Amino acid sequence: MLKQILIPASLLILLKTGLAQDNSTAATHKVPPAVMQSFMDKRFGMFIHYGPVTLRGTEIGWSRNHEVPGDEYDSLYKEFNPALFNAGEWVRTAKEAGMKYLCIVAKHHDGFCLWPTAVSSYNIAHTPFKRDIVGELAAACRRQGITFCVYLTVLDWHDPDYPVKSSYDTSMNVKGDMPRFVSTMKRELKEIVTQYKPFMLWFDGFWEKYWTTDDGKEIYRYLKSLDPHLIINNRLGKNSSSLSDPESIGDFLTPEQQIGQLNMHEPLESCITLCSQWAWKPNDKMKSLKECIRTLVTSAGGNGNLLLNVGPMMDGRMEARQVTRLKEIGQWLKKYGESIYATKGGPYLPNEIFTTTRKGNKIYLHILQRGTGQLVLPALPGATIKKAAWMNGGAIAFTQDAATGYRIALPATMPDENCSVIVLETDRDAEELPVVQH
Ligand code: FHN
Repeated sequence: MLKQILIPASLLILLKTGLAQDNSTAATHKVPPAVMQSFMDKRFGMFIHYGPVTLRGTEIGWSRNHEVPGDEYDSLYKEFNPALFNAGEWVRTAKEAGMKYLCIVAKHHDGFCLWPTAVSSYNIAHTPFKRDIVGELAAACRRQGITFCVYLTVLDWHDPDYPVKSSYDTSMNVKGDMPRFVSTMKRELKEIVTQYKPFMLWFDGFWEKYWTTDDGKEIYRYLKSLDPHLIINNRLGKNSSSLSDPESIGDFLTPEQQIGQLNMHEPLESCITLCSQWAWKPNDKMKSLKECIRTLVTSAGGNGNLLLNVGPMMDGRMEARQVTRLKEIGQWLKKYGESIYATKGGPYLPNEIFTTTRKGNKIYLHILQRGTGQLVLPALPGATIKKAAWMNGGAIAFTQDAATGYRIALPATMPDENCSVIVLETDRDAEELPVVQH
């Protein structure tokens, strides 16, 4: 487990920085800006890590040959029978949470395929359950108007063609056959893209030396030949700190288990767990409603999407307490969704006290802490705040002086215990304003 934490952390630092000239693969296969914007306008999605590993409640992939002996792990699928799985219910839970898209982990580093692929027998069709979880989710998403996306690993410890010298692997087949591994992946991707028509593909596992930038470019070009509008994350390449680096491949940045820094130049999506583990774990620590909302508004305040992860249980249901938490987030979004969906981050940099989003001449101020009750906002270069009001509420008095900017006195009891929202009206398009340090 430790090794896992180390790898992502160092990568995440890479993921956070980077603005440069654009000569990456993405440049040559640009997703039409309107398609990319429609993705970023969604702002909130559900990530689902799921597989036979839930029978043990250990982490998907990383517990292979660790907490769970390799051969036992690889045989779990023979018992895997999530009889209570109901794709419509998973999608309804996402919808009631206010999520606009859903990304299912179809194949993780353990190599198990959640769809009845013709490419390898290590898949759902060879379990007692047999039903196509990816296919049923794709159909349920279409029925309920939720955008369907798929996660696929480029690191597969189960596939003998993937050369590995790692404790998570059991084959110790150091030589492997990467060209054959990449062509196998193409066949799997063709099934996924043509059968389930995902809007976005979320790749992962690029950090091992066996996976090269050329492999990534080859897969990226192949996918764009299947669907030029397909949006692909930045984990096919070896450098994921910026999208314009030659080694970078992909259409958006993916900070993990932390909220990405405000970035007005490159699309980003933070992926974060609702609990602590990606796959289901009994009695796993779950984030409070306040922390969930705080994470969502700070992601949007950083001009990024939030992909919040849920790990369903072995019987196919999502834990009731997690469903309740998601519904509660949805209740908040029912009131304040206008301040999240289809907004831009800024103009103020997110901070401990507040974070902001903007749309037209409106700035949405998400108050994370009441603090002293005196909210101070630096002046906005070239713009004036004309009006301030609680979202869905009354007007708020504020003072303004050139030196310190704006002052708003906050009431002892805030309108929303988790995150109250003030709407500021400016005398010009707030989306054009430069980012202001707090
Ligand atoms: O190893 C995976 C991990 O299991 C999980 O899938 C996350 C999700 O983004 N990504 C990798 C760690 O960086």
